[in-house]
Amino acid sequence: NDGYKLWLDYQPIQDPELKTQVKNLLDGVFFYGENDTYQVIKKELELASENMLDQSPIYSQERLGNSKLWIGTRDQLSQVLSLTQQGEIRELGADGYWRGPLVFEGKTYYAIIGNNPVGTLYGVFNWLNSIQTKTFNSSSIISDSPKVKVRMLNHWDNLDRTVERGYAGASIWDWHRLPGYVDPRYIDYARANASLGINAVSLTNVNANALILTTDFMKKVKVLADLFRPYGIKVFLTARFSAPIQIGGLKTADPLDPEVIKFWKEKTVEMYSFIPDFGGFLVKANSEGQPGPHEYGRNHAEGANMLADALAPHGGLLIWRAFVYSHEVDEDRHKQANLEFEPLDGKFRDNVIIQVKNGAIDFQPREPFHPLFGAVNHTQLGMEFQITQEYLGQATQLVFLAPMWEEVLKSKTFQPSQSSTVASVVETPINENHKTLIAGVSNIGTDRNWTGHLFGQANWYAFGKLAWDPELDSKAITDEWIKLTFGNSSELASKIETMMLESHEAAVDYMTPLGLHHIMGRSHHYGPGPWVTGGRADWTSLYYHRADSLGIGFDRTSSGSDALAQYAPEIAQEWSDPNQIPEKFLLWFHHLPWDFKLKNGMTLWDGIANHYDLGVKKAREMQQTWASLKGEIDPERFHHVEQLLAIQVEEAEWWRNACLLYFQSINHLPFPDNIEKPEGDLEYYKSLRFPNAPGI
Ligand code: BDP
Repeated sequence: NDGYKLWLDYQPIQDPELKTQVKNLLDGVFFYGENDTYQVIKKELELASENMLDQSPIYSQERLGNSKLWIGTRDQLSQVLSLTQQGEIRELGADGYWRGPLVFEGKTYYAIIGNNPVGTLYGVFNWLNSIQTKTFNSSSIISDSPKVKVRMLNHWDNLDRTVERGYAGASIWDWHRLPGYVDPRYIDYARANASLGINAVSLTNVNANALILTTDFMKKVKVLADLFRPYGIKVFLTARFSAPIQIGGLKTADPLDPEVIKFWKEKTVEMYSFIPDFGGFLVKANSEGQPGPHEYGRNHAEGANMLADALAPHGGLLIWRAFVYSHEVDEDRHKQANLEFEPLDGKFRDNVIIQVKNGAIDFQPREPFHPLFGAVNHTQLGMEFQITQEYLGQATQLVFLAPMWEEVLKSKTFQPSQSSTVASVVETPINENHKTLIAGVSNIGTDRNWTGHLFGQANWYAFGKLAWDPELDSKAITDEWIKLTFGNSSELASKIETMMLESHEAAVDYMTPLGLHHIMGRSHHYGPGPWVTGGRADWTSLYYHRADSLGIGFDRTSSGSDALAQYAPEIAQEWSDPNQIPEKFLLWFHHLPWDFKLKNGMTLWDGIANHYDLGVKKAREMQQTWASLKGEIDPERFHHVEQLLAIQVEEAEWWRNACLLYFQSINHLPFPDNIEKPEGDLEYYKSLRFPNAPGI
């Protein structure tokens, strides 16, 4: 087992009762109609049935007669549904599904019904999932619907097949051989995403290449869009703001210039001629050197609206990123997105979504939620998570991200209402014309197991589940993924679950405890680099930790940058007091003396040292837990994870030793007695060079 099949590895059903139930249904499958999505369902049922029962499904030609399992949409089944049932299913909305027993003319059938064919597909995947996790019960009714409209993967894939911050091989998009050659992997990719309810994908890097918008590339993209359509997945592309210059022969990309407006209108028309349901554009502008409207004295709304207007007649969306900051502005990077976007609140077209990273800096191991959530109320905000583990161990570490995402989504914003959370802000459309969005930066590549680290699959899985329902509990997601991936043994599940659920806190402890952030190696972001200084200040570590002989931390209270004032007063007030702020964010907002007293009575310095040490111990515990599973997991996957956990332990020690020795070189304080003393000396850690670290 090399992990290729992901969570769709339909194992033979062992339980005789379950097997009889499932076989009974698959012996009489009736489809209420025909469409491409039902072809996809058929293929999935065939694959599942072959694996689970060692037989093909038997299709029934008649609705009544021998049929047992009914599959279709609410409309298609309207004659067999009561008005109340129809109403209940309709209420679930687009992409929602219902499955359960249906009595018609005295006979009970089992039905899987969507409001649209893709909803039906989601219902089928959910049914298959319940069989794999042994939770299927043919007499109970299950219904569900997504809380977020656009559930999207963002690939940071370049046209030469390198992947920015990708740690799982090359890009799966084989542009060179498209459109002629269609890699079968595209289908497995679509199946995996559809099984999670992911319904959109942006194929290309946000640091965009205008070539993707040329006719030749559109032909390639069309092949993917056609393949993904039956799976309910829409294709988006990143648009380089300066494309009118690069591929349009214009001298300007000024969003108010009539020629530029014409260029984008025509490009968009052409795009829709190839892909009638094209999703839209995703744009990174005026950020980290990317071109944008500022070059022409225009603001983000003027830039975004011009593109949105080109897309609007076709129903397309314009997703504009809020990840903007400049080192030329003398302002805490934490504050810059709010400073740019708050004054523009309400100035964006209805088909614009502002995509905001979960935190204000940059996908750090832990960040407080981005203050834009809650601060703007007339602009649709979408969430951007990073599934690829740029700052969280890349491809060598097991760090399960669901608890971190859950922490962000459940954070109270206190705006627009007292009960608002980040999740409620993201789930709520400004009005009926707006679409809601959760995006995740993909961790997928050409590695056989798709994600480099086997446990990276859990992050893809958890992302999909949370995009569907941001209120979900990460523990429930974990349990499900473990069962789908390793089977139903409860002892094994509880051990793996502990590893997964503790892994994020462990990584925060050995990388950036107590609110420290952005202290990783320069540029490749691999490993520790608390000493990184020189060059652009907001890309250095010293800018963020501000350690000196007296103390450490970034003062973002009113005596410092006052970024705290960008949050609701309830938060700003509580967090501005170092004794009240949750300690996990302490040094994010406060610069404190080394002998500041923590809640457990330790000094800040001893607390920092203890967190680093605890992180290492946790990493070792994960390694031991995994070792105890030897023989219970197939040797291939066991050995894969075993090797990576050994690297993770070394990397955890490296982080702890490097950071503690560095901070000690500044404060000259002794290490607390109870921790394991760092080996080596600071010069050794500083001298390490990583020419082959995963690139940017
Ligand atoms: C940073 C990455 C950089 C991305 C940027 C972004 O280091 O490679 O281009 O985010 O989100 O975290 O645009």
